[in-house]
Amino acid sequence: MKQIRILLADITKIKVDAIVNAANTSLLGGGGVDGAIHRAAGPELLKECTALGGCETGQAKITKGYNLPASYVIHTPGPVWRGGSRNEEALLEGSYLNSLKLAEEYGCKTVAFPSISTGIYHFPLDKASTIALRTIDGFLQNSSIIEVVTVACFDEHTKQAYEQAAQSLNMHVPVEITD
Ligand code: AR6
Repeated sequence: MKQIRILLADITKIKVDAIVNAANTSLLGGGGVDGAIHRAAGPELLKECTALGGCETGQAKITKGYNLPASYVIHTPGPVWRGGSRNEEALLEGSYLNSLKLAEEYGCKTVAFPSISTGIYHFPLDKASTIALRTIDGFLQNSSIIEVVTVACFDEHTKQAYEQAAQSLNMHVPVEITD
């Protein structure tokens, strides 16, 4: 049974096949969820990332998960919000879509996302949550590999935005909201 889960969680603690990292184009680590993932995975992650040669905004690259409970980390630089006229919405959709494609290629059945671009990159949460859920829902409907996609919200405010977006959208895959 396919499902989308919205929960309040630290993504570094979730045991899924792949977690997604809201990275930057260098793929060499940073603050926010990126910093937390690198700390929890250990130094081997940076070593593998260094060999990847960066990643364009909206694209995605995969590494192993090292000390994380997740087997893989999919790194995607989301767009920096610059007012909305720099293709930010399509680039954010690309981050979700290309991460899901990569997860599928690696046979991942369970994938967890953070709220990409809504922290340091300042993408408006209402728009970002709508793009995230619409893209995940569309992909999951047509996937024969991915079964469960979790959105790990780091704070209550973010979780509420995703709950609201799920209610406003006409979701095809069942959504479970957990505390
Ligand atoms: N688990 C889940 N979500 C988290 C965690 C965590 N452990 N820690 C933070 N968040 P951000 P961005 C949430 O800033 O906006 C880095 O420096 C956070 O509260 O991590 O895409 C990169 O290297 C927010 O809701 O990512 C880039 O330079 C969400 O994750 C830049 O930040 C995203 O916030 C990327 O900025």
